[in-house]
Amino acid sequence: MMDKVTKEYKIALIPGDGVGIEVIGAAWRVLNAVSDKFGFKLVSESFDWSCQYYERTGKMMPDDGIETLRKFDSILLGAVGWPEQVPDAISLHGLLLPIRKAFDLYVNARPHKLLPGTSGPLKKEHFDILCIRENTEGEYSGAGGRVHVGTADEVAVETSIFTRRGVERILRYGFEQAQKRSGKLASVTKSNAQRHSMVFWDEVTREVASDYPNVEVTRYHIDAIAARFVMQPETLDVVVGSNLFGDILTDLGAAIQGGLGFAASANINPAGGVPSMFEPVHGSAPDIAGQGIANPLAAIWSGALMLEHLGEFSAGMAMLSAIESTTSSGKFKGRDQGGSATTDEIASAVVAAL
Ligand code: GGG
Repeated sequence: MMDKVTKEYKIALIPGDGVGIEVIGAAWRVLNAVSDKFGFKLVSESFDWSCQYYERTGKMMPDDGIETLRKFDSILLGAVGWPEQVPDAISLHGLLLPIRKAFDLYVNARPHKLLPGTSGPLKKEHFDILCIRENTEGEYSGAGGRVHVGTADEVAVETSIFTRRGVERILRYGFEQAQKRSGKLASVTKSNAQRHSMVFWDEVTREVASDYPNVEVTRYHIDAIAARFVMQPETLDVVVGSNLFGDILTDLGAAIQGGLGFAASANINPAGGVPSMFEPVHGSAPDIAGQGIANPLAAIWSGALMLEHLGEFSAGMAMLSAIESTTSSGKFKGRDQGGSATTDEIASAVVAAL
């Protein structure tokens, strides 16, 4: 009789800094339970690339870090940044952003959903928005410089880069997601004030829209849509925007979900052939790091997105259902929801709910 071949996925774990270490430990525990249940194998290798690593080596990751990661099926990342040790601009541009750029992970998909049994600051029961953030260019391209440093004539220039290829492909991804959901897409710019890049974004939106006649597209300015997130979130479904606008809007989305501890994200190259990367939206949270009280649900949910991306849809969906059972029971609320459940207790509850 032939032995059954168990599918195996190689996962690079980069816990990073602060609570990243705690929530990735919790997410990995849940992922292992799910893989056992669904009959596939997750093999991990952990990398200590972080601000501590920087203190030791002067780098956030080794020179061959990208080539090392290339051999994996996916990357699961915790949090990057420990400002007391390393300036944020160095840690972010030394680890997270280079990974996104090197593997052309141009989609940053961030689902915002008020989970059952949780509450956010709005008096609304329905909050379900998928934000699609452009992830490799725009305001975070890193182009710019400073001259006359430290003098009264100092000049700092930070250039946003918007390419037709970059804008078109993220919009297409947004339209495709809208087709799969409610058929509604919100495209975010500030084209009244930013008359080159954002007018260009609007033009490309109109062009791309003609290929998706069944999607109703509405253009919003970033300030107006921020207000709409709060006042009329039910009128929004899929929202697509630039790197900076997406970054800001998704912290707002996370807050409305009840806190950053609930917001998951997927950095994806839809063409495949490289590892995509999954991470909770939150950062390293130095104020609560090391206490075992961080909410691991954003990291666990990111793990579910990873499984779906790997093609393990049922396992990913089971993981999200287990998260929802845990929150709806009301018994395992973390500090962010006014409870006292620890990181480990919440993770154990999700495992039990599986
Ligand atoms: N979860 C990853 C992390 O540490 N995020 C903090 C952060 O500021 N990220 C910026 C970004 O997503 O571009």
